[in-house]
Amino acid sequence: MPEPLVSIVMGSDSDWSTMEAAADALAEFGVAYEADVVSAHRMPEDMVRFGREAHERGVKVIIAGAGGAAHLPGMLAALTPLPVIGVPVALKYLDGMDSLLSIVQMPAGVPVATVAIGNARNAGLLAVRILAAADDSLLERMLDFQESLRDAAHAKGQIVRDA
Ligand code: RP5
Repeated sequence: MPEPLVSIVMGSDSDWSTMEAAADALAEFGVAYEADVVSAHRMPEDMVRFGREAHERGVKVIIAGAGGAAHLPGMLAALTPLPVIGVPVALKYLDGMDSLLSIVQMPAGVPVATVAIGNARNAGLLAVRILAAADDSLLERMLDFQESLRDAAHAKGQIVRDA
């Protein structure tokens, strides 16, 4: 197994149904990833260890998802020099607004690239783009993917024009 370039972490296994879309996007592009539960509130020491050591293990991008009082992405951004992409997970109440605001409102100097509520697929695709900046073959695959999006949108437009 190749060493993971992207680490997907989440506050609870209950986040996986949202977060697996990030894993699916990475798999589509052949990017090696790992996925695990690292809870900021329930296992803070593990979170600190993970955040401090991820770059030493060869990980290049961290995708962190959490719901409610979603401190995991921000705390990891404080611990690691790697880019952190935050995924706000929607829980039963507040429609994910609490998660979004917890993740997006970072102080200057400690960035988290926050995707839309529940949009873990975009987190996976953003991680691919970050890696593609230094990987020409991945860049080519991203260009092909964008072309497929364009073609699909054109095809839908054709259906509207023909109607
Ligand atoms: C957060 O609490 C997790 O990220 C999860 O979204 C939420 C609920 O966790 P569980 O009670 O389902 O384990 O820390």
